[in-house]
Amino acid sequence: MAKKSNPATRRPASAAAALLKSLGITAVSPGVFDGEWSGSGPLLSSFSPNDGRLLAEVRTATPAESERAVARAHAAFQTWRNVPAPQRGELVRQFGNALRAAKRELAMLVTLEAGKIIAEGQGEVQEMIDICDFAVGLSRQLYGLTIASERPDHRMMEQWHPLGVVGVISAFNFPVAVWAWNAALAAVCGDPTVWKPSSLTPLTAIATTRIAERVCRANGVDPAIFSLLIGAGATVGDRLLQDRRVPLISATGSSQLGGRVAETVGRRFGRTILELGGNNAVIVAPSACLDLAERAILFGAVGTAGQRCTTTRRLIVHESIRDTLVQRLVTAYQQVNIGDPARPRTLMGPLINTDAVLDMQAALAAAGQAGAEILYGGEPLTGPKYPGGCYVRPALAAARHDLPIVHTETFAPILYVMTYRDFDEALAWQNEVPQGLSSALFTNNVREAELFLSARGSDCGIANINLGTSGAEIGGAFGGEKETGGGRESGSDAWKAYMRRQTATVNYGARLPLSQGIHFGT
Ligand code: UN1
Repeated sequence: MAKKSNPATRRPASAAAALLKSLGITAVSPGVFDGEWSGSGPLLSSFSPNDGRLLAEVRTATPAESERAVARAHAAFQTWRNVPAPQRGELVRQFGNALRAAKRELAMLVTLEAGKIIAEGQGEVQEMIDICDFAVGLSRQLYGLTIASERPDHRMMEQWHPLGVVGVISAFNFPVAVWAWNAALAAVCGDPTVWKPSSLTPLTAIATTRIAERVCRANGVDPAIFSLLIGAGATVGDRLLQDRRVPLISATGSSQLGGRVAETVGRRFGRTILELGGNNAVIVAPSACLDLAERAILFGAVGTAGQRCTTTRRLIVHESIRDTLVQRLVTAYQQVNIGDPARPRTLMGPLINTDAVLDMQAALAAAGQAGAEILYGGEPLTGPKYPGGCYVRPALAAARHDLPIVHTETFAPILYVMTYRDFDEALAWQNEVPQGLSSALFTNNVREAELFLSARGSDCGIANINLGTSGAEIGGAFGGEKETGGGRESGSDAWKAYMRRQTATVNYGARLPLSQGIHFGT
């Protein structure tokens, strides 16, 4: 399993000990929850990317424990599906309130374990609270249609039933929010979740599951509806993908991971929700308000140290304003306070591990070899302010739109800048990459704005005018096209993926008219 740090820095993080304890995490914590806590597989160490120190260790799942967890979640489904949806919503309401009460501590754990700055750690927990609120309302709105029947004395309707156990595979960069998008919706839809979090962020998953467990126990609900399986992909992830008792797998990660998930789950006719790579562009047109564009690009490209799937990775700027905007961005980048994300004034924390630093260096080297020019930053940061080896300066690089590396998602703060002449060209460049998650256009020209949102405009799942590519609200459906995987999570009608649709017809007459006017028999 990937480690975040050199084992030489393996010392208990004493400042963090009280926080961990308040969240129910011990020096060696069980990493399996299926109604009870267990874990007898290999130990997994969680290091903070902020300083390379050990936070705690986790006992991972064995194959037998993985199997038992799915069996227990499946058993919990037999009961949970019969609970009226508004009552399921009441449990989620209480879970949201428990998250409100624990927001500060849980957010700080996100900061310690995932390296997000405090404001973003809190934003992440807020995103969980928001989806809980959304799911509570939804629990009274799992509407089906009534449909006009062509046959006399017939009533036709569409019903939505609970689907079954949902496997949730989440990534390190949103270590709890993306699980909550799935788990809160699944819970009101009548489905238990079995969660396989990233091996880089096991502690936030344990802390969150402990909160969910408490709420379930207080309500006499089988807590196996929020099961947790921490462990290696081969032990936990692959089993979930192959298990027919898990009709839906919701996976967040790279497009490479998603391809494997789609293939394995598809082979057994399971469903998937895939939320994979992004390579999101901001187009800045001549009429744009540069103040807005500059701030949105800074947040989009540097926020979360460039480790969101919605991170702004490409800037497509009109030649008439290119130099002005680049100059503004260089000045803004120079002012970004990089360092310990637990300090309130820090704007950018570390990358998740030293491998991510190497990936960033490799991408910049590839860009340089292909003729890109580094306009700013890109170097790893060392020295006492930057312990642990994961800090970097965010990079701006002038690059051709069609370089292979520009078409690749590197999970790091690299913004490739390209200059366009006419809007159609900008739009073509925006759409030419394999990924299709998020996109943004800054313009005050109504024709450009409407074209961008039209059928021949942005091909992404998210398209914004005069706001950036990242930081979507939970109310909309979240996800994207092409190699982003096509899944939708969170708001709008994303809940439908967690239920099975049934078209039901009732004949309340005394005859048996056939559809399509068919007469059969005498
Ligand atoms: C992700 O990076 O996997 O829109 C999710 C955003 C966040 C979610 C990102 N609300 O940036």
